Amino acid sequence: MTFQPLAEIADIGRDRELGGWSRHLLDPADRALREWFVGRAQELGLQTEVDVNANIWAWWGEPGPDSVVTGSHLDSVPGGGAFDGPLGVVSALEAVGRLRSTGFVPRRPLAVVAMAEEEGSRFSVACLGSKLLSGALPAERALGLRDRDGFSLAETLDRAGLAPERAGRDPGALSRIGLFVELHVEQGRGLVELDSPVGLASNILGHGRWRVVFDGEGNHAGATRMQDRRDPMVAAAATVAAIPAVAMAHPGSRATVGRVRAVPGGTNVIASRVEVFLDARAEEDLLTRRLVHEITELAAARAAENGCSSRLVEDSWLPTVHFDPAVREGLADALAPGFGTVPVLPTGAGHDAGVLSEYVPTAMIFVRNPSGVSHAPAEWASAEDCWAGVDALTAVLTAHLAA
Ligand code: HGY
Ligand code: MN
Ligand code: MN
Ligand code: MN
Repeated sequence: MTFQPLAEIADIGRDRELGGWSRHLLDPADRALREWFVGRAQELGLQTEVDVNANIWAWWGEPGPDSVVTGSHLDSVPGGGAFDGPLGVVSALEAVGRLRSTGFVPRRPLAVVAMAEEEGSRFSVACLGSKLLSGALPAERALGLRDRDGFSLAETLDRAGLAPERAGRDPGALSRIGLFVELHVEQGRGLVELDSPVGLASNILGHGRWRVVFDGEGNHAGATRMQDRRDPMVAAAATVAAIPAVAMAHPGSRATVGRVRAVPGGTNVIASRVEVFLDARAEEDLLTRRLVHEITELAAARAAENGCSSRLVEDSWLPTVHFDPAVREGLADALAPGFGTVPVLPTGAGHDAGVLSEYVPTAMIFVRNPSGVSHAPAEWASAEDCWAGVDALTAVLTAHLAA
């Protein structure tokens, strides 16, 4: 059985080439999904607004201090799953729909939020909307970020009718948040092993994104003898092949290369430059730093062997997040009547809640993912567990909005 609220948007952003869904900040799919969100929220009687950082807020009651905010993101990784992000947004709308249909009157303002560019699939920085909102990422650095077609974030915001010069830290928006709760499909099998449909987050692994840039000598694929080459692709490939062993030497670490960019990228052209996009994470931030350092040294050695140079560029970094146990306890108390003791577990995936937890009281609810697979078309959660997530979120909102 399919979780109907997600089925409603399943045709938006379906990627026929990659499979799964591709929805990236303000591209046609993202715009269609944002339009759907605004329409659905307005049907529920919520007041919608797009903030200066392209995050969308749907308010029940006047925006004000001590609001309860819930939601997630609508964008995806390339060829991603249907649940990562949208499950949190549609579940929030379902919970609000339930509360409104029972005549519930909240004692605090409530907002459902769809954060912009959480996956960083277009501008390469994860949690862009929440990092701009909180000031974790300075606007002047973000506005110059360019997508694969060379468009800057500033141009993209401008073309969407937003004022890029106003993007950045939004103290007003931050000060209104009394509690942020993000519901998210689990990206892993923790809840399967714990045999529970829902769970609460304890912490998020620190993680970052780097580019290892190899520079060599661009040349003709046919006219250049093998011994005369300074081919950065060879250095890059040898480095990528050696990364798993480096990560495995640090138990609990994860290092991934999901994207490589050859410049200029012609089949009959020896590349002049190759960029290796690295995602590294570990249970201790120092360990992540050490892992990246070892990979950088490995790259320098492979580059030297091939007459090339290498350098490291840091694109983004989010330290390990420990969610506030007192905030989590508040959710656990609200869930106890309906769910008993809800398990608490860590996540290796980043979230807007991780960014915002530095600034406002924040918690996360996870929904069981039977295979644990995420960032792939096979990502899935049962309708039963998704409705359990809506039940859980409704209980949490009821308890915190009545307070
Ligand atoms: O990359 C992450 O961990 C998140 O899904 N953006
Ligand atoms: Mn994700
Ligand atoms: Mn996500
Ligand atoms: Mn030619």
